[in-house]
Amino acid sequence: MNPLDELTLTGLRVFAHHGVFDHERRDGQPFVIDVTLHLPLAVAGATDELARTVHYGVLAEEIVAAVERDPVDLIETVAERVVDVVLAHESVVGVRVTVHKPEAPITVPFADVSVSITRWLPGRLPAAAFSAREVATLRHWDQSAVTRAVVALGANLGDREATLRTAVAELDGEPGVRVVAASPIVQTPALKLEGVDEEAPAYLNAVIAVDTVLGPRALLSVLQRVETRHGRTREVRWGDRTLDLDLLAYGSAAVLDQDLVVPHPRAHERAFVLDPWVRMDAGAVLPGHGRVADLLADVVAATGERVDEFPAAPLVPVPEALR
Ligand code: A4P
Ligand code: MG
Repeated sequence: MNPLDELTLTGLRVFAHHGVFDHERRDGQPFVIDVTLHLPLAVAGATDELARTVHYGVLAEEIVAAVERDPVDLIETVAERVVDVVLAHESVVGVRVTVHKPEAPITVPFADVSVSITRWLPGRLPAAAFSAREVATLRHWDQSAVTRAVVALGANLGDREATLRTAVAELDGEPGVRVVAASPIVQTPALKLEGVDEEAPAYLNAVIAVDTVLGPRALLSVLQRVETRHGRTREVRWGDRTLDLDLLAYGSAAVLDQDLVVPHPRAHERAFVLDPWVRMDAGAVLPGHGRVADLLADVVAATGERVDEFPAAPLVPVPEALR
């Protein structure tokens, strides 16, 4: 999602001395800069106040001053310098910068050479939800752009514990996703459409909390990619599986889509989800349903669903202070 407006300045010409060759440092040459700012402009348009946007005349002078400054070897470095100038304007959420060097020392005839870079500061967007492609360009995570989501893991085929461990590590390694807490692993009898099946291989279940700058759909795609990597196939609904990853909650958001429903529509009635969730976070709340501990007590009273401890090392390293 990129709901922002754009302000573009193209063809800014600057004479400067960047380059790796002595003659470039000595004689200088023209550089041409294009910038596109991503920022909200509706207020400026509605009020007609210059202070509500970025003054392009001032910005152009700032960019020229930054590019003219002390010489560097690479146009990549020049581009990062321009990014810094643009992002110093606080209303700017993202920027694309292109630096052209049309007279670069290239021994064959050529028209132009340039680099283009895109950088975002998502914290400047209220509740930003970025696509995986945009996340790849994030400079750093700003807490205000991060949503805490809760994911349930389940496996009843193969080396169940190894699968859960690898899946957690893989999720933590995904751009835009950070695993911040995990429940202990528990063991639960398989729940099938026709009820509890004591004959089927038992499940290992766990719950993790992740901080993410991905939107809920992008996060679901990540979960499905990790499931597929672990040989997940989908023949039978609620059938045996190597790995199931369900998005239980995404902040306090409600999503009602054909292929994504959040909070997870069955989470509140499943001890294999609620029990590890309470073990991870005793005060947890399932948006729209209430305290997870209360929901668990109701489910256990109604169904007698069994959840057993499973002796295993923690899924994420326990911080030193808590040992
Ligand atoms: N989908 C919609 N909302 C979500 C969400 N919040 N998180 C869609 C994840 N997926 C969501 O899921 C079917 C479709 O649901 C997906 O394509 C996605 O777009 P699936 O994982 O392909 O199929 P499934 O898991 O067989 O179906 P379902 O109904 O989601 O099953 P559940 O609810 O995940 O239950 N018994 C024990 N003891 N432990 C278990 O972990 N798990 C299940 C599966 C059954 N019995 C179990 C356990
Ligand atoms: Mg599922």
